[in-house]
Amino acid sequence: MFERKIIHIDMDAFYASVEERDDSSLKGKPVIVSGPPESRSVVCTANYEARKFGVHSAMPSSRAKKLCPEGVFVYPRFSVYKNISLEIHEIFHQYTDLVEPLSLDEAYLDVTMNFRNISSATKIARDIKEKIFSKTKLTASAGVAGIKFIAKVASNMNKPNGLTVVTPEQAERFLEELKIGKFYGIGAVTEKKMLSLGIKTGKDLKEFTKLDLIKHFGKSGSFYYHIVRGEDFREVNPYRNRKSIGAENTFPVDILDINRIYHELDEIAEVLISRIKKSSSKGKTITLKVKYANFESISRSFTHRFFFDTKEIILDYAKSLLKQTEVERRKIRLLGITISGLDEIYEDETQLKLF
Ligand code: TTP
Ligand code: MG
Repeated sequence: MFERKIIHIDMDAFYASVEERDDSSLKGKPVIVSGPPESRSVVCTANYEARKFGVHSAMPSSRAKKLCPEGVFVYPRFSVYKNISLEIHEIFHQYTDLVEPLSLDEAYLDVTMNFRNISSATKIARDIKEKIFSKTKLTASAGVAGIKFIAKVASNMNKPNGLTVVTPEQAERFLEELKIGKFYGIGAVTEKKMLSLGIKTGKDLKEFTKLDLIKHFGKSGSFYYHIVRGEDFREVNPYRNRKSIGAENTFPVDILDINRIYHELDEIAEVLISRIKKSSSKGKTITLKVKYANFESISRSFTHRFFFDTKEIILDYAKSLLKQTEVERRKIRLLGITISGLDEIYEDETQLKLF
């Protein structure tokens, strides 16, 4: 098969590193980027100092405060992160236009062919890391491999400021020795289930037939079967994240009543989830669109660590986004929900229920 050279780049403790960079008084302290700990907000991210206390992304901020009372809580500044994201993308595009963003701080690059005719993907990864640092004073970690899956796992192996290379010759062994919890797409719950089946590493996973894995893990089972054999034919797709799936409804009369609005949201979520299921892709960003009676239109978004792949999850988050609008104060003529940041990889669905 035609061999590709793929780099996965991921900034280290991204939001928290930016905050530390811009406020020297935070140096050396545990930093938690989130809303106030006494609110119902969740943690966006924490620096490595705070992670030592067990603080992590998506944890309720109140819990983070309990685990790490001396942690400094800082509000996120999304526009700053967006600008840095643009800066690092400018660097990526000095090498290739085959750049697939996964989030603000994370992207795949296919450098098999590149503008600078550099044959070593490792050299390109090193160059990019250096350029990112000199431009932004922030560190990134990179994984270099022949397939997306391994590049992604590899970038996470030597964080922060890591560079991990897995050559095609090393790939089989790398996957066999990989601890099951390190597989991208296998979260805490599936890991536990795998361990109870005696699957500790990729090698153990290979002992199971595809049928067995499907029996135990549903659709994801088939994904695990192929991925542990290095069968990942997904291309780096620069357009993928522009895709989204949505559903909306304009009402015959403008509505104010919250129960009516919840009912409409429920119907929209129902349509949306059936579209998501048909497309067999899942997304991590939810956007709620509200058009008021005077045709003024606003949207509110939230990006989650996991996929929005059940109606209940979509509805939960749509309702909390609704709180950031003028609902119940202004009449609404249209409501819509969109899921974007789509990914065809199957992640552990049960993880969602933890939050
Ligand atoms: P990640 O790359 O997952 O995390 P990170 O960069 O903070 O840390 P790491 O060194 O482990 O890569 O996410 C990038 C940013 O996205 C993160 O800084 C904050 C934001 N984010 C959320 O807002 N909510 C989430 O649930 C996650 C996972 C990330
Ligand atoms: Mg990161």
